[in-house]
Amino acid sequence: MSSSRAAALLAIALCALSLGGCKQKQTGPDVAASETAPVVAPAMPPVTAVPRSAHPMADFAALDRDHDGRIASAEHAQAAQALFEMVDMQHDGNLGLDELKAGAAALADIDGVTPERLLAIADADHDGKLTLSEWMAFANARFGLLDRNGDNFVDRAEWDAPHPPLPPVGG
Ligand SMILES: [Ca+2]
Ligand SMILES: [Ca+2]
Ligand SMILES: [Ca+2]
Repeated sequence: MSSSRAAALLAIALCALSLGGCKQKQTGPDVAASETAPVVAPAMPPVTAVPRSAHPMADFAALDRDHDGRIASAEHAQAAQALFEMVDMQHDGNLGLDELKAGAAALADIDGVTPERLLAIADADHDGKLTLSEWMAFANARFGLLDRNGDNFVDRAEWDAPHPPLPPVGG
């Protein structure tokens, strides 16, 4: 009783603040109260695609962060870690298949790998998701194959040569 009375008073007060046109609303305080309900912030968005601009492993230029014309193993590892953190949208330290699929476009920068193939070759403990250490083992093994002469850099010629098949990890 008192709360609906308060709502009616609130409606009248709001009408007083606005410039007329409130006569109908005075007879319907419940409608007025619902109209003044605060807008509820939307819930956390579901897992969606990685932003199109987020491609830390897109190509030679993206990987050669210091622009010295070669990809150091640390540069490759940093980019791989950045990509992991980007795809780990749930921030739980694991990449599940749903996250891998959401990040598929950015992951495909790694020699066109698909989420399913990535799990098949990098999920060493076969639990259906990639930890950071599983991911980095995969990324480092891939770097090792690209660095054909073993000098710890992938130079332009090594990068431009046909990339070897992605390495199996663990197993
Ligand atoms: Ca470099
Ligand atoms: Ca795993
Ligand atoms: Ca090399």
